[in-house]
Amino acid sequence: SCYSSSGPTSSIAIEGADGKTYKTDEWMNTPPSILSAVSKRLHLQPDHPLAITRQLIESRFPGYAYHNALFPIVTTHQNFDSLGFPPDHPGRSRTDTYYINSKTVLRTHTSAHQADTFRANETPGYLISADVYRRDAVDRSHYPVFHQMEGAMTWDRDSVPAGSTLAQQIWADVAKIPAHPGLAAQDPNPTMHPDRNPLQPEHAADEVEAVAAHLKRSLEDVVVAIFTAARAATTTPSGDAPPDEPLQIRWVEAYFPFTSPSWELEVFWQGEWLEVLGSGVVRHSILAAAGVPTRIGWAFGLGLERIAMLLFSIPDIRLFWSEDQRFLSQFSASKPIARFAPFSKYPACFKDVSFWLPVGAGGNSAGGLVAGFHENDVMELVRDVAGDLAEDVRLVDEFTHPKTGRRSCCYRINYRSLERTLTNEETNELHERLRRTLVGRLGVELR
Ligand code: FA5
Ligand code: MG
Repeated sequence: SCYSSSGPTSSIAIEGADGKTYKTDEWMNTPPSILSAVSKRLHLQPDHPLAITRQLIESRFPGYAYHNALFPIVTTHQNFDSLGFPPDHPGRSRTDTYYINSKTVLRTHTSAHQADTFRANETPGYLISADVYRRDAVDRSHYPVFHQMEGAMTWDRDSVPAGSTLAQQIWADVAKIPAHPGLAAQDPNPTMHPDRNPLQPEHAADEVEAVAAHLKRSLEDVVVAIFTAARAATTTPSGDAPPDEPLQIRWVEAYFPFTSPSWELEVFWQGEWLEVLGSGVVRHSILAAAGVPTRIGWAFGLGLERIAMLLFSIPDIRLFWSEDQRFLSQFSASKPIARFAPFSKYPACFKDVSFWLPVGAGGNSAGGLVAGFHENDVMELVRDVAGDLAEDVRLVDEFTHPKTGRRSCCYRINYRSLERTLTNEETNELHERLRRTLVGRLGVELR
């Protein structure tokens, strides 16, 4: 087994951790189902759609250093402090992040490795692909384990050739990236804005304009490469060809503690704007702390599942974890990209559960499982009980009793297997177990 623990202040061995053990304490909130994902490394499995997507993106960044095997258990210093997260940032809370102990987490993003990777000073830049972990919603585009690719590129002020400026040197590099003038990229905002998206005091505006142009052109090239491959994808007999809509993307102002100015890139897909990545100009303080204070550059972090879903038309994020040959056999790194042909869609089974929250557990506090109540606790409980048989969990009703002040919630769970039809007995049994577990672990009172 991958997990053994005899209590909150014990130690655990995790499969894939090369025999290393970790001390747990009262911060431990990582269930066995999540720990068992540590050894999976889907982005490295030959012919897995995440691996194919990774390789396609890597091919757009030739010469970069590629890091694909960094271990997911990191310190809170790596994941938060080194990146300038303030002590009270909500991302640190146990409702959002999987802790092993008060100083050790499952990384929530690949940015956890920025400081260490910048210190290695690889040129021209680096890419990191890895599994990341977050307590989050249950639906077709969110999963508690997913994969990110981080990229960064920096320039050194001290090695600008005489007679040239740093900005000129960066613009010369911008000219080397394939441009796609036919791409309709919406980018209505100025590169920086004094209040919303400020220039860092250590930087000059002309340098940041050039860095931003290099970042945006690099990522637009990635998105065009993905869409070109998706368009060319052979349509399988059972799949309908996608309507040949023009690719629409837009740059949106964003905020991250470790970049400024910052942007997100969104792609118009299936009638909605889908966020695919966050990015920005790396904070000088991070480069200075990594021993490279004369460098300036950009970083991005993208969701590999989001990109792979676009590339192959994969409709549900749970599919990436499938070991069903009807899924896995459809992907090959040595053949042209083919659209995913869904095997028949099995019936959904909706079931509601209504309960009163424990008295005094009103808010979305950052507290623990029982003291406070956070929706992510319900999400995780459903994952624990139903695993990948839960497709979607939604709050459908909520009210506060006018006299007692107690809060009541009703959640609707959609049980559906991607691989077979569930029997009534099976869903009834799952739902009954969920109801009991809600009472046992969250102290709610069923209605
Ligand atoms: C970050 O994680 C930043 N570290 C990105 C970054 C890196 C910014 C470097 C600046 C510089 P964010 O939380 O938005 O940002 O996640 C980045 C991407 O991961 C999202 O755009 C989305 O594509 C993907 N993502 C986020 N949450 C999930 C999830 N639960 N399931 C699947 N994909 C997700
Ligand atoms: Mg985001």
